[in-house]
Amino acid sequence: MSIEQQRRLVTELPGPRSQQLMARKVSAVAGGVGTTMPVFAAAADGGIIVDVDGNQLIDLGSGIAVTTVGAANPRVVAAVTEQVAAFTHTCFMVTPYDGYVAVAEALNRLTPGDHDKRTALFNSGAEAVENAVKIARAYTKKDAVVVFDHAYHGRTNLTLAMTAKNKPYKHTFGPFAPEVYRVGGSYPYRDNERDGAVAAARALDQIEKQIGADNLAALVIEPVQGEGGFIEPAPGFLPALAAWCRDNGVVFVADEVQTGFARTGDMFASDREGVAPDLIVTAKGIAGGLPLSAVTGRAEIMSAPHEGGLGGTYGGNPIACAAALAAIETIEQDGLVERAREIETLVKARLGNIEDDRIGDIRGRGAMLAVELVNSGGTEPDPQLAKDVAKAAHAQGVIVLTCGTYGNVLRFLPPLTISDALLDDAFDVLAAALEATR
Ligand code: PLZ
Repeated sequence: MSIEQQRRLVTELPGPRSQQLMARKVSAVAGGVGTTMPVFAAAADGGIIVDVDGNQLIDLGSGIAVTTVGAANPRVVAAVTEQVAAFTHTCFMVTPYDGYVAVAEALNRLTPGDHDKRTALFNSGAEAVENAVKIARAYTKKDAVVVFDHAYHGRTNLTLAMTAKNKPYKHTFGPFAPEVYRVGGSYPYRDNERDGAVAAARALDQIEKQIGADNLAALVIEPVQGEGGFIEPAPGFLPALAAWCRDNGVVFVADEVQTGFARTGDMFASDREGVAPDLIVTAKGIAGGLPLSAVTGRAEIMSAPHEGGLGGTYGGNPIACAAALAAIETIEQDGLVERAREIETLVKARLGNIEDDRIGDIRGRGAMLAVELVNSGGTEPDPQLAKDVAKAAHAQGVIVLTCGTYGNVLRFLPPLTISDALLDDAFDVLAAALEATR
């Protein structure tokens, strides 16, 4: 790694160069596009982002769970460099190339279940979720889609209909796509139901009464909810939903855009409970930072759309495919699934050592971890505290993100190539930031 893996501040944050760039951003970029930190990146790899003023920040965000293998992984850089010199684009629908096929083969091999599979590639997570719905509708010849409270599936019109939270995502942007129905899920910290089968029975009763299996094409769920608050359903919840889908001719779609590719300490979060989704949607960590997404699933379902029914100019772009093959090789050969579990152990130990009764819940798996902040001794969400702690950490050069329906969750998504020393330093800063708010 060419970047020294050390946090270092040489200016106040933001430094003068970032401030100049931020002024240009404000006058050139649409105001709807916000930034977590007013700091501009110049280089990044491992657990460090270097800004344009020479500050070195610890990255606990991975560009929202994308740079799992690092932001300048040598295998990814070499593969991309070679591909970009060979050709940048032909369009797979016009003149195909082998990288696309190799990524499809890798996904068919790695995703849960050993049934016959097929894959189609797209650009963004939202685009892949939309295509999963198209495919499920074509296969079942039904219309309705069910999603859950706290769900996040993207910002396109259909996926906004599927996303739960109003602000900032949906506010003023409707009307949204029809035939999307939302039911209650499993949120053990808040619904106090630790038996996933019971939570699933509740959701399924709602589905049967309000929609009906005969109208339902697909059930779409994040195995661990991401933007909604890093919510792990109670054990047994996902298997019960998957079994009901199987029995009722409903396509079970796992949105593993955020949880996929080693992030949760399994190659896919569905693996933890042995759930084999009919369709699995992947993106983010798949390609070392290049835009790529996929729908992978049962051959008979994936083959339902007519030839020419799926596609897009850039879907499965050759550079992104080269990056994906290198990222996947890195995850497998460098033991990053195992590394995610080590990160979980380290971070949970650090969080568990903080004595603060405003930490309502510590949760998550692998390197997808979070704390939910509440009023002292209670369970009332405290979004201001999450904001204050994040802001204090940012000022000390630790990039940390918030999330959650209530905005009160601090989430930790480091690259899996981060060192233990950087994690320790980051959690020293976070613990001090939390202490300072008392
Ligand atoms: N499904 C589960 O987490 C993207 C959103 C960031 P795209 N999550 C980060 C933001 O504020 O826009 C996400 C996800 C899950 C789908 C998506 C959508 O993926 O690549 O952002 O379209």
